[in-house]
Amino acid sequence: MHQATPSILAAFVAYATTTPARACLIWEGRTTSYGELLSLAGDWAAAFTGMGVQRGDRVGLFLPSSPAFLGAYLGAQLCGAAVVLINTQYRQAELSHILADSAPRVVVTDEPGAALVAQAAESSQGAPATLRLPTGAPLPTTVHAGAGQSLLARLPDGLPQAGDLAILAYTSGTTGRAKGAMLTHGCLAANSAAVTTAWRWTASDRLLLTLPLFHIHGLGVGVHGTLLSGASLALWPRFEPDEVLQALASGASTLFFGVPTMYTRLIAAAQAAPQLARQAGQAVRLFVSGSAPLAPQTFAAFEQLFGQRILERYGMTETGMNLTNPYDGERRPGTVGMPFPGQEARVVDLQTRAPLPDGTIGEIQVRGPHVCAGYWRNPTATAEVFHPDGWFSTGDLGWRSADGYYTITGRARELIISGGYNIYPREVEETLLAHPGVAECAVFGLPDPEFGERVAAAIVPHDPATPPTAEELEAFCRERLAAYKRPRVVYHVASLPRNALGKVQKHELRAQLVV
Ligand code: MLC
Ligand code: AMP
Repeated sequence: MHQATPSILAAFVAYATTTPARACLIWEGRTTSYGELLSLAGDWAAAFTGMGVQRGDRVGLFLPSSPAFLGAYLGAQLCGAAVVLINTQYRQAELSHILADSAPRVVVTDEPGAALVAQAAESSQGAPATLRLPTGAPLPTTVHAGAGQSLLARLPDGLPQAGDLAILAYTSGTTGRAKGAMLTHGCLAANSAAVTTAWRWTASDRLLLTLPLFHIHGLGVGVHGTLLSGASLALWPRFEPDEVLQALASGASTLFFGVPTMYTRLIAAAQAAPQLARQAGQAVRLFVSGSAPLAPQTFAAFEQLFGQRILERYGMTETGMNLTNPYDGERRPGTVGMPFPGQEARVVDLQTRAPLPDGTIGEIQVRGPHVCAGYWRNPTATAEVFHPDGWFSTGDLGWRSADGYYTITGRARELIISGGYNIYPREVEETLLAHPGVAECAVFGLPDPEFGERVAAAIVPHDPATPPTAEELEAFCRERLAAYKRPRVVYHVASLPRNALGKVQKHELRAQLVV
């Protein structure tokens, strides 16, 4: 059934109506069935409809992981609206841009989020209505359980079509301004069908999901794969390595997905409890890593402790999952495997975009039904990377081996990946430049044993006698940007090395500053 579904929503509704008692979500020890989650989604849909949300509108979610997140997510889609995903760490700079660009009719948030949304909306035109969710509640106090019953009685009539917009997922760009990747119901369903096929995901699987739901790894891979397979999901509000190890060893889950930082922390926990690691390795049938490169040392240490090999895959917000190591064949460390079923990939020359032979490094391009429809209201950015022949330029550099395994070697665009979160230097530079003590600055990544990379900034102060301190700059960034984007290291320099065109030579700067 699921291969042909026009949407994850349609697959979910089908399970919820034909097998309503089937377990769907486990949260804080309580199981919610497919039928119950559909009722919750219906109540959210009624709330949105009551606020004037219509087909084609946007609904922003600025919420941490919880059953309410999923209820609101599915409820917005039941109304035919697209969901705008907003990282809960975002602050004024990111929030005001996303709200202005996506123009949601309603933003759902919790108590701490409401103040931030109000503040950000001040600087953007047309503040969205806000639906406040009390901490721990499944619904806002203004909505009563059962409100969505009449709406649900009309299902599956009027469910969104494959070409309709399901999600606007903001991903940063080299300009420093995030762009909304337009993920349609069809591309999300195609992606999930490819993932569930490749990883043999079935209704009897249970995923332990500690990734946040506001990015494509947690939502598009974890939640969608579960709903498409009719499987179940143990959702946690955050990743705690010791507790995750205990839970995995208990045998309650068959799948675990994480970013490399989660695996390095899990390995540290396992070193103190090797017996639990063995049990977890026997109980869980598949561990997947993605969103950032998995170091071969982490791969080896994990195999030694857990007795199984992590499956590394490669994806992007704009495309969902692109490349995967094989489920049955060799999971090769340092590589991201091959295209998922029904998808294509190739390596091309950066300038000419001509395909390159195996073994040669170039830019990775991908093509298939999983690629999104372009960037929201941004035809220029869309034309740069979405080509008329269907190929999408990922901006990642890599090569393909003669037997078909892809290896990522770097990035064509400037990007720092810290703990699986993307940070565009330009955005941090723009923020630092707004500080009165900063005349010039350059932001770049440094290797970090825990997060993969960490943010460093070189600052040319306005007044060398009283340069802004690292603490001052950190606090300044923290107020305006997500905390993980702030510089962890600040260097004071007299000038920045530039080439003849005036472009800052970051490799030179890094070599000068880091010994
Ligand atoms: C948190 N902090 C980070 C950070 N995460 N700093 C740098 N990089 C990170 N990734 C900082 C916080 O700002 C805070 O600082 C302090 O660490 C503690 O915060 P926390 O919330 O307690 O952090 P923790 O729970 O330890 O988070 C670490 C983590 C998290 C690895 C669990 O970063 C995480 O969930 N990462 C996953 C991101 C993800 O889902 N990426 C997928 C994108 S989609 P302070 O100073 O304020 O205390 C994608 C496509 C694909 O990439 O292929 O999947
Ligand atoms: P995002 O824009 O947040 O979706 O992040 C996508 C980026 O994460 C990709 O363009 C890659 O640079 C990176 N990425 C994802 N998975 C991997 C991986 N397995 N190895 C290396 N980089 C990865």
